Amino acid sequence: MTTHSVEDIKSESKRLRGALLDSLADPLTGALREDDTTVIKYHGSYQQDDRDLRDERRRQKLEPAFQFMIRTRTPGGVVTPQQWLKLDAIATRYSNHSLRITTRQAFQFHGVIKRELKATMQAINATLIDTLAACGDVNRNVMVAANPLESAAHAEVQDWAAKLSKHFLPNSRAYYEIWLDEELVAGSGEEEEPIYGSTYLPRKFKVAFAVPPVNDVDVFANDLGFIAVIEEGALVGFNVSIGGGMGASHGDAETYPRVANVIGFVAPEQVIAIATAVVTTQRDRGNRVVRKRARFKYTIDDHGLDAIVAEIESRAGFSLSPARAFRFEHSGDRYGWVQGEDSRWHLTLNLSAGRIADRPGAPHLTGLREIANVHRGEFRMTPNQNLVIAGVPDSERKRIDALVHSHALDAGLRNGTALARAALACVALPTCGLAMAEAERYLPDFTGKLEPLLEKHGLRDAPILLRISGCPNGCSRPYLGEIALVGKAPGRYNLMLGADHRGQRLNTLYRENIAENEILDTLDPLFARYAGEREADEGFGDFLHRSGVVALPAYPTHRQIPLELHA
Ligand code: SRM
Ligand code: SF4
Repeated sequence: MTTHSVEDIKSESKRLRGALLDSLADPLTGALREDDTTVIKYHGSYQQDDRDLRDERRRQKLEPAFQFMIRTRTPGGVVTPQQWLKLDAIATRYSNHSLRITTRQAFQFHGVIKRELKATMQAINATLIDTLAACGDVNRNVMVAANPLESAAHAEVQDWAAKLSKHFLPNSRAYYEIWLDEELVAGSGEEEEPIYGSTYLPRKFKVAFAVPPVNDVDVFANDLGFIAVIEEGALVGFNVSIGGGMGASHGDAETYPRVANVIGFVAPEQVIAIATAVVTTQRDRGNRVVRKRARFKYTIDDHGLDAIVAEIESRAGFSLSPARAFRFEHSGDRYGWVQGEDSRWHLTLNLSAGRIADRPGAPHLTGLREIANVHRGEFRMTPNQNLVIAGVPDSERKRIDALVHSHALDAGLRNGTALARAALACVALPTCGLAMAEAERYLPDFTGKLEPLLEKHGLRDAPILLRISGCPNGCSRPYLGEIALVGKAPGRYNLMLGADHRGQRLNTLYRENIAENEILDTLDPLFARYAGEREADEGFGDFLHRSGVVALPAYPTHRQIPLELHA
């Protein structure tokens, strides 16, 4: 059988239809035809198999335990309580009894089998949420700061993100035909794709909207970023950043993480035009031959930042204004209740690695279902895999608090270290086909082992940013962690140190391919030094740099945001 390149599969897919209908109808296997495993990504789903069962199934001469991950498109991670209840029912009926909040403010369902895929997609669609373009070489879920405070300006930023998300949707009816039984009409399979064309983008593309002083979206890890400039409560525009990205491959210097460049300022009404100019520049200039060099960050490095900015301005038909000063204070979430300017209350809950399930002593899925039953505001997923119960009137706080407490949804806040609360971990095993080591499942073990060390050095409340990824693709944005573990092999990780806590400086490889005991032995003396020598309010990563423990990484291009941009 010939293996087609992703570029061929896209152009021959009949605008994202491929042979999906045939693949889904084939009763002899739980898998799709090979090319359709690419096509289905554009519908927000990945074919996976349960890696815990691989060896046993092989021994039994069975095909792998094929199953599907489904990812929602939820710009800014906002869902209503009604939608929550339906998504919860889908998780319980079709997937593995869990909802997973991703690092881009979406939900993922895991473990859906092929013969229930269509029913699951239909059920998701019935919540008025879709999964279109949640994966694939297109614009992905647009992130928005989960800022609960400045209600009016935040709503405006959220509005621009939703508009942009819609603007960049593929124009194909394939999703509606395949999953929702929409009738084929003349021109099906040949729709105009004014932005993407027939081969879509060379690679995935990511956009985030940040609202300083919080950089929870890690705006500089995105291909395109908008940093809101708010004056006296009103949104006046956005600083624009381009060329961020995390993904890399072990031992391949051609690939590297990169923080974005801030290239100028636009007014709100210029957002769509500038974003279209950026996306079409990447569409036409991006590398379509070497896929691992196809992200926009490499397009910028290969063509030069100045040339790319000039092309973007020429496509947009206007020049960017000079960037305005901005200041980020941190990239984490702040937990507990805060009151917004509209006097409503917002409660940020800490959820380990974003996984919402019922576990012994921690019935989080049930608890959030009960909260959704009484809550009249909205839920906001944060880019740190946490959840905000947003828009609660004063009179309802007590009731929400009681439900939070009785379902141990406050366990993360009551116990554990600040490091554990701020930590991110990607999904990794058993579902991710690319995982080299554990991440989500390892997070509680690892933070539990760090706890006595932090305790010993009086660092229990130090908000050190830990991020674990099961491989170098960097789904937990590990290269922006003050401490990061990047999976190399089962039980072995690269230890990266020294990013800042504002999402503005990449970390550096400190020890390669080490196991847990070596990681703990390495961190212990560094914690001791940090505890004894840090300056007031100095972050762990900043301390490691000041004290010369780490230097900036040797990547060929952009590794930190220049300080002069700080307000
Ligand atoms: Fe990711 C691939 C999970 C955010 C960089 N990512 C994958 C896949 C689909 C594995 C695959 O290709 O077979 C993972 C599915 C695992 C599973 O079982 O669910 C996966 N990525 C995730 C999520 C669920 C991690 C999480 O724990 O929350 C995040 C879903 C986000 C969403 O809702 O859209 C997720 N992935 C990210 C991020 C963070 C971000 O976007 O802010 C990154 C780094 C930023 C970036 O894109 O540069 C990221 N994922 C990657 C890459 C490397 C891309 C690259 O440029 O090299 C891959 C591999 C690939 O694309 O070939 C990947
Ligand atoms: Fe999978 Fe690697 Fe992403 Fe983790 S970082 S979810 S292991 S692709």
